[in-house]
Amino acid sequence: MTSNDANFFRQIHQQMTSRAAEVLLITDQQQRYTYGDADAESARLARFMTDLGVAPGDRVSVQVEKSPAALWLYLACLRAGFVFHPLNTAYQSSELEYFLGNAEPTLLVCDSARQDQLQPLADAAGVKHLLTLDADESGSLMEQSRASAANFSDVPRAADDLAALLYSSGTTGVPKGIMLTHQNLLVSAETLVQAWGFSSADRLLHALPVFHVHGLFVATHCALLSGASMRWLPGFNTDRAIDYLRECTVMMGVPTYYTRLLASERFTADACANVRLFVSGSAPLLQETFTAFAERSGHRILERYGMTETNMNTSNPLHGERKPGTVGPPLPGVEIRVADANDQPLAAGEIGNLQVKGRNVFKGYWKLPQKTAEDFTADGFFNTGDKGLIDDDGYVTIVGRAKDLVISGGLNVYPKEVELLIDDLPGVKESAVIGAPHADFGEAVVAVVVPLPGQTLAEDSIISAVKAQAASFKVPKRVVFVDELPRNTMGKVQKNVLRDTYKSILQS
Ligand code: MLC
Ligand code: AMP
Repeated sequence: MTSNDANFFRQIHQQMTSRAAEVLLITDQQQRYTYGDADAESARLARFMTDLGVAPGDRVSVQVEKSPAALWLYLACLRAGFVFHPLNTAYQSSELEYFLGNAEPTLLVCDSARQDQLQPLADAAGVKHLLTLDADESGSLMEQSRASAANFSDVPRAADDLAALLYSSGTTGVPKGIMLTHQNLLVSAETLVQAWGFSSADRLLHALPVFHVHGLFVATHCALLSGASMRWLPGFNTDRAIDYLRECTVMMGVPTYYTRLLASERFTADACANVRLFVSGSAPLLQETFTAFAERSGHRILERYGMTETNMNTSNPLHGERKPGTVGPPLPGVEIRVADANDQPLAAGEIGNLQVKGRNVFKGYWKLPQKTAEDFTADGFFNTGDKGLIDDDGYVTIVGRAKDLVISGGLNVYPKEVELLIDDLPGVKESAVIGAPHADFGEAVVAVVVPLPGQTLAEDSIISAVKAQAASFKVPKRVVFVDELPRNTMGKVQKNVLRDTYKSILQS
C-alpha cells in the first residue's frame, strides 16, 4: 500500500503483523484463531474473490450465520476494496429481492440451506456469482478458495471510497442503502478505542450479530485496532455469557442482554469480577435496568448512542460521571446540536431535533441524492430523526423519535413496512403498527387493524401472513381489531393515542 492509502484495513493489518502469534478469537467450541490466522484467511479470500472477477468498488452481499469465517470474509472485502453489504439472517425472500436489486452485488454469499431460495433472486438481480458459507465454515466459498494462495497486495483506497453498504428502512417503508466510507470506519473505530480505553489486555465478550453496526463495527473494530481478543459467540445465550464473563474484561450489548443477565440468579458481582466495562447501545437503557445492574454487579453500565448513518455519536465517559437516562456527551470529533424545525440551535435543556456533524457521518444514501440532500441541513448537519436535549454539562438525553420507528431488542422496525404488508391482506381496510413496552425486547411490534365492513379477521392468520413475508422480529406480537383508527383534524393517524391505549398489551 502507498503511504497516502486510506484503506481502513491498513490499521487492522498493523495489528495482524505485529501480533501474528497472539489470540484474536476463541469460539464457543474453544477453537482459537490468532491475528496471523485472520491475516492469512482474509488474504486467501481476497485473492480468491479477486481472481473470480470481483473488482474494487463492487458490492459483496453476505447473508450468513456468525462464524470466524464470516469475519474473515468481511476483512477480505475491506482489503480487496470491495463494498461489504451484510444482511440480517432473518430477512425473507421479498426483503432480499429488494436488497439485491438495489445493491447490485457482483457476488452473493449465503448459507447453503438458502441457496435454492436465493439463486433465482440473484439471477434476476444480475448477480454474477453465488457462493455458500455455513456456520460450520463448510460451503462452496471455503472449498473453492482453499486452493488460493494466502498472499494478497491490499488495494489502496481513498478516504471517501465506500467500505460498506448497510440498509435501513424508513418512514416510507422503502429501505435505503447507507454508504459508509473507509474514513467513517477508521475515525469511529479510533475514537472508540481511545474513549473506552481498549488495549491488548482486553478480552471482549462478542455475542452480537455481525450484520449490524453494533456487532460488526463497534465491537469488532475496538478489538482489532487495539490487539485485544474476543470470545466469539454465535448469539446471546444468558448462561454462556455468564460463563464467559469470568474471562472477559469488556462486554457490549443491546439493553435486552442486560435485562436477560439480571433475570438470571447466576449473574452476580463475582461472575463479572474480571470485567472492567459494560457498554450498552442501539436502544434506550431503562434507568431501572441501570440501577438494578449497578446494585447486582457493582458496575455502572456505560450507555452510548449511535446510528448506522453516523456510527457512534455520544458516549458516557469511561472515567467520570455516567448519568443514567443519558447517552453522554458527544465523542471527540463529533459535533451535536439540538435544533428547532428551522434547523436553528436551541439552548441547553430545550428539546428539539438531534443533528450531527463529523467525519463519522456517512457519505449519503445509495442512489438517492435527493433523499440525502433532504436529510442534511444547509450547514452540513445530519438530521438523525431522534428528539433530545443537551443538559448544562453537555450530556445528551434522547427523549423520543421524530421518525416513526420501533426498536425491538435492538433491531429497527419501520411501521410503514409492516403496515404495507397488512394492508395488502384480504379483508383488511387499513392498519397502524406501533411499538408497545415489552419486558424482554424493550418494545415490540403491535398491529392495530381495521377490517373491511362485514369481514371478520383472525389474529393468528394476520401474524402468519406477515411472518411469511418479513423477518421474524418485524412480526407483530399481537394484533388487535378496531372499527376505526383515531385521527387528528388533518386526518393523520394518532399513533400516540394508540401507544397509550395499548401500552400494557404485551405485559403479561
Ligand atoms: C428475536 N425475535 C425478536 C427479536 N429477536 N422479536 C422481536 N425483537 C427482536 N429483537 C423473535 C424470534 O424470531 C422468535 O420468534 C422470538 O422472538 C423469540 O426469539 P428469542 O429466541 O428470544 O430471540 P433471540 O435469538 O434470543 O434474539 C433476541 C436478541 C436478538 C435480543 C438476542 O434480537 C439480538 O441479538 N438483538 C441485537 C440486535 C443488534 O445487534 N442490534 C444493533 C443494531 S445497530 P418466533 O416467532 O420464531 O418464536 C444500531 C446502531 C447502534 O442500532 O447504535 O448500535
Ligand atoms: P440504526 O438505524 O439501526 O442504526 O438505529 C439507530 C437508532 O437507534 C438511533 O437513531 C436511535 O433512535 C436508536 N439508538 C441507538 N442508541 C441508542 C441509545 N443508547 N438510546 C436510545 N436510542 C438509541
